[in-house]
Formats: sequence, structure tokens, C-alpha cells
Amino acid sequence: TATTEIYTLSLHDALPIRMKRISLTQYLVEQQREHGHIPGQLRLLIEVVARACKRIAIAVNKGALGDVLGSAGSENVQGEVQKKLDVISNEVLIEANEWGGHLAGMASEEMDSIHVVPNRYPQGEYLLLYDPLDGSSNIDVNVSIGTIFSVLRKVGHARGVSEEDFLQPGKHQAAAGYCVYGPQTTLVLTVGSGVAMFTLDRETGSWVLTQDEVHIPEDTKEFAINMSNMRHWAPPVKRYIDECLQGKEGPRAKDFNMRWVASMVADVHRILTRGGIFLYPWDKREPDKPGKLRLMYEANPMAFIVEQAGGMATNGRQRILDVAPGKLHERVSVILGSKNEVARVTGYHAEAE
Ligand code: AHM
Ligand code: MG
Repeated sequence: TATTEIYTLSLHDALPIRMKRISLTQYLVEQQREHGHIPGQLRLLIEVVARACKRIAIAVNKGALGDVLGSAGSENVQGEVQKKLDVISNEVLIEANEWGGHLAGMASEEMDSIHVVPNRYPQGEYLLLYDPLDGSSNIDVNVSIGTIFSVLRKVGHARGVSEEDFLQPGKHQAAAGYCVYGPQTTLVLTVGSGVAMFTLDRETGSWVLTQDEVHIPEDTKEFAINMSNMRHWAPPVKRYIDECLQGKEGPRAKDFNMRWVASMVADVHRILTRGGIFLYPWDKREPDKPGKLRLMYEANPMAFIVEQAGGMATNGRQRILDVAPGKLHERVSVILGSKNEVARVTGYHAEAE
């Protein structure tokens, strides 16, 4: 597999001493040669999404100077106020993707229904689903945000595309990834043979492979959950967090630490980097709503990445990738990260039943 040796900048010398750099393109070509599972259209799709993420990164970095902060004055189909950057990022992804001939259609958190590739362009065999800018509440306060995407194959050869074509369980994803706009801009990708991370080199404008074969440690002492919802949680979630909070003196016999960025991309990125567990569970504020996060373009791509990195992702009862979606903007309860912790919370749900 591809490896990188990156020699750091010497403080006395403005130029890297020697670098063997593997670009995203090279990585994809090598994956294709080794595993033979990245058809040309899929490779194009991933490169186009990665290029769109560069454009979004530029807009994010400009902030107030680019007049991109604040509300767009509109609401999306989920009744959430759209930020200017939500709308801009959504448009960047549509514009970048619709003409290449690799897609049949797109769906996004910021669009009520699917976006079919216009007739003037050739239709491809893939479906792209995305959350163009995840962590919207962090945009104006200069905290990490990101783009999440999921790729499905259109089944059947009928012309045209309908919402039905998108309603496939996450285990059928051909690729998934996210880009985190933080102190560094990082693209994390899986095509079903492990997880790789690429860092955007701002000087050259290219994505450079900076970590391959990402692995999430099985155990952790770090949990991520919005504690302000504690009184609304279901008993198994309450039990798990209660036990973590009891620390060394409690049944877990170790102290836990807590992190909550409120950008799923940033929380998941931390877990891929050093382990941890992330929970956005069902709660009784709106009992008919399965959770806050959306299955098709938030939970599914993250679950695919986490599993490919040796972690686990469930909704408390079932593997997220097995959930059969009933509608495009379906929500789901999410528990993902270090395997042994996710298995424990999932086990608590089974015991409670
Ligand atoms: P968004 O897609 O509208 O930004 O909402 C999703 C985000 C996640 O990134 C994050 O984990 C969660 O919402 C935070 O929610 P809360 O503000 O309830 O803590
Ligand atoms: Mg989101």
C-alpha cells in the first residue's frame, strides 16, 4: 500500500528537505490497480468532490472578509435556518458535479428533494448524497466545520432517477468521506478498503496523503455527547454515561474525559485520530423522531468510515449500515467509535429490552 514520508520544514530553511508525496489522484490510481474496485466514473466523482471541498475551504477561510458569515434568511426542509455558507457550499457541490457525466443525481441536507442531472449533460451511474456544511452552529464562531458525502450506485438501467433509487441501506455505499475545515483542511476517504487521510497543501493546491490504514483503538477513555440533553435520554444511554462519570470509583474503574465540538466531522475526526465514542442518541424531547442526525448523508458515510477503520456504529439496536431508509431525510440515533465502547452501549440497549 501507499506510504508517505514527509520530512518536516526545518526552522532555518524555508523549503522541505525532501518529500515523497502521494497525491489523491495517485492514491486512487494505485487503489484501482491493487483492488480493482474504483471504476473511472467513481474516481472522477471523488476527485470532483475533493475539488469542490477546496473551493468550500477557500470560502470558509475568507470568513467575514468574503461576506460569507451569518444567516441566508431561509430555512431548509428540516425547518433549520440556513447559513450563507450552507447555501454556498451546496451550490459549489452541485456546480462541480452535474456536468461530469459520472452522476445520475444528488441529494443534500439543504435541498428538499433530489437534484437530477439536467438533460443537457450525460447521466452517470452514481448517486451522491451530502451534507454540504456540517456543524452550521460553529460557522460564525470560527470553530471546525466540514462537508460529509456518501456515494451509492444507481441500481437498474432505467433512464431517469427517482428518490426511490437513493433509498438503499448504507452497506451498499461505494465510497464515503468527509472534509474537515479546521486548523488544517483534511479529507478523509474510504472506497471500502480501509481509510486514508489527505491534507490540503495550500501552496500547491493539492491533496497529499498524510495517513493510510487509519485504525481506531478498540478502547477509549473519551466520550462525546451533548450532556445538556441528559434528562431526556433513554435509560441505556443514561446508564452508560453515568458509569463513565463515576470514573475510577465506579464500575468502569477508570476516569473518562469528555469532548463535544458540536460539529460531527470534528468529533469523528478526533475519534479516528485517537479513539473515543460519539453519541447523538434518540431522546424523549420528540419521541417520534429517531434522532437528530440524518441517516443518508451524516450517519451512513460516518458509519462506513468508522467500520473501515476498525470501529463500530449502531443506532443502539442495529448496525447503522443495515438500516433500510424509508425517506431521504430520515433521522437516526447514532453511537459510533471505539469498538468495545459502542458494543457496551449497544449491549445495554439489548439488556433493557
Ligand atoms: P447540522 O448539519 O445542521 O450542522 O447539524 C448537525 C450537527 C452535528 O454536526 C453535531 O454533532 C450536532 O449537530 C450538534 O448538535 P447540538 O447543537 O444539539 O449539540
Ligand atoms: Mg449536518
